[in-house]
Amino acid sequence: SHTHTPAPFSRSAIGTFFQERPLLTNPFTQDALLRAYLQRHLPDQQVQRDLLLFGERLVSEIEALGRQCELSPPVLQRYDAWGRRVDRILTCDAWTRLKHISAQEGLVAAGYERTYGDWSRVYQMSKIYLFAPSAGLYTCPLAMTDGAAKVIESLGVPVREAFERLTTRDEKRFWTSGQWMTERRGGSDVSSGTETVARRQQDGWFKLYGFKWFTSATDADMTLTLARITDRHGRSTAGSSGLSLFLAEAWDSDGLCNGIEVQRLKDKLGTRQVPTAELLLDGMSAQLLSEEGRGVASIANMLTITRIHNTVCAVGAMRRITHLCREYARKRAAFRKLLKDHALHVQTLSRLEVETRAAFLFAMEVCRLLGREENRSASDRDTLLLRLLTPIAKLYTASQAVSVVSEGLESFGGQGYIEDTGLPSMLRDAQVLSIWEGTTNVLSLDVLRSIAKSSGSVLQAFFTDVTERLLAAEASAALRPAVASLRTSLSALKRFAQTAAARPAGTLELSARDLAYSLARIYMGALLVDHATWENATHTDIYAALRWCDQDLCPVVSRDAAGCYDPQTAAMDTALVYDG
Ligand code: UCC
Ligand code: FAD
Repeated sequence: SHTHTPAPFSRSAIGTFFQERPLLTNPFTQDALLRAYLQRHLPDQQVQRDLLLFGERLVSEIEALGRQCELSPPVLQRYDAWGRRVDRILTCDAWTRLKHISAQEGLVAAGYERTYGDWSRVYQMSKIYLFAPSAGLYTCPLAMTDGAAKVIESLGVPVREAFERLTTRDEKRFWTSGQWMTERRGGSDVSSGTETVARRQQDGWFKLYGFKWFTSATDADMTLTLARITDRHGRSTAGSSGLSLFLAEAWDSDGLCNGIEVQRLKDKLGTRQVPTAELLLDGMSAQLLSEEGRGVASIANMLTITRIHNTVCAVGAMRRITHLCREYARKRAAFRKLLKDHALHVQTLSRLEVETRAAFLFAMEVCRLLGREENRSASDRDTLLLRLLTPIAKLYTASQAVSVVSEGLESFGGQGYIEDTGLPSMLRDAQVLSIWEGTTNVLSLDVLRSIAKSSGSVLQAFFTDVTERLLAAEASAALRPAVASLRTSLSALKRFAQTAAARPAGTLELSARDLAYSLARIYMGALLVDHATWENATHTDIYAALRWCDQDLCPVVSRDAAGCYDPQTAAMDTALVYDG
């Protein structure tokens, strides 16, 4: 009889155990913090219903389209069958579908319809946040599209058709925009890096000649870009004051490119779904949008919007991985228990949860401020905070996303490293968040710029805001340790800020990154505390605030005490880096 029983592992029998996969269910209903946040601030039935339906659509339709974009990356068709140069970027059907869905769902439009007044951006960005981890990076063109609409709206220039198309819900009319800033010499240092020139034409339009080194979502219908206007002798002004902002339609109406040659598509670590190209502009027809020489200041409005999108997408990635991690821990057993019953494993996940919550509240606060500014109800303090917090939120959440997604992958064990689970692309795609739209250091310097330009008013707004939030939490005994440590950190930070200006040259620059981190951690702590003081807050909200405030909230002060910004330190850093 023994010989008749099939062996468990022979020929086609590969064993009976198969691990159940983590299942994605409606990410809106799964998200306790998002729902609580909206219940507190935007308790609107219509919003609730829309997000619920959108969550279902994400699971039933959008998730598969995003995956398809990862598996069918764009290709460049340089010649047609008869040898003519065509430079067509071919994207998959799912990419086009995502464009249509983005229009239908109002993923850009909702920001401009302003149906929910001050809270319109929170509503729009809640959708982007849910959409991002399923959307195969379609969030990239949407961010730039939103940024372009913002620039046009704020400059008040008459390019009405473009604005209308960027902000429509009609999928047939919907346009996306690119943002072509980076050239070979520099992506951070745009002012010295931009070699592109603009020659004025008889009809008042311009022809642009130059080379754009990184252009994402190059299949966009139009783009904003920077160039130097030349005079009759072909001369132009160097530096920032020589740069002007242009709008160009990327493709002519007959499908031919508008004086653009696609040099090649980039071969990238992640964001493989998005075409990113190197472009030669050889007489691209363009319209001047800004005042001459005000290009950088004018495109700054776009940077604000795209940096906020970056923040929201970073939080979206963190939220998705934490949801999948907790779902998997209910299904995977090791050492005779489910992972969810191993306290050490759950401790690891709870740390990711604290990071994600802090990041979520930070992102939403920046969206709230933006919504108020656009609805003309921002106070002076709101405006100052929006300027200060935008780069801080972007730089901090981008790094968090890389570390949370990375740790999250480990919680799947070996499966976290396996391509067709869909998990590895999350890590690849997170890594770009700290590079594009301004690297961590460049944004830290932008924080210093905002402080200097406002003669410190942005910092004053920060101190007042945090102090008020902490005052409101005074009555809560449970939150006391968190409030106490935030107060201590805030005072230390104030002292640092008061003395920093009088320190030797270079101190501020060396402290910029740690300063940005300190501002981020303190603000996120204040927001967690604020959320935990809401009358419907739960004990987990309080616990999250306490856990966040366990860490060094003000690294700029501890590093300063360790002498990190002393004049001789920079020389030691150089010696260390170039040792040998
Ligand atoms: O990476 C890119 C697209 C990727 C795809 C998009 C995905 C979106 C997210 C989706 C999520 C999945 S596009 C390339 C992005 N490139 C950057 O971010 C550039 C990084 N470099 C900087 O940020 C630099 O700080 C610069 C280029 C903005 C400025 O450098 P400069 O030349 O030293 O600038 P200045 O001279 O200090 O500033 C010129 C003017 C000043 O105004 P005025 O003249 O009135 O005094 C500044 O105050 O610009 C003003 N300005 C700003 N204003 C500069 N930065 C800002 C700002 N952030 N906000 C307001
Ligand atoms: P660099 O400026 O050379 O920076 C190198 C390093 O030096 C960084 O770590 C930086 O932090 C540091 N550094 C630079 N200056 C300072 C300083 N003053 N102090 C301290 N540290 C400093 N650009 C576009 O315009 N449009 C796009 O659509 C676009 N898409 C992109 C898509 C992808 C996938 C990627 C990866 C990039 C894309 N970019 C795009 C370019 C991106 O914005 C730039 O790469 C980025 O801004 C950095 O510029 P850079 O590559 O020239 O790096």
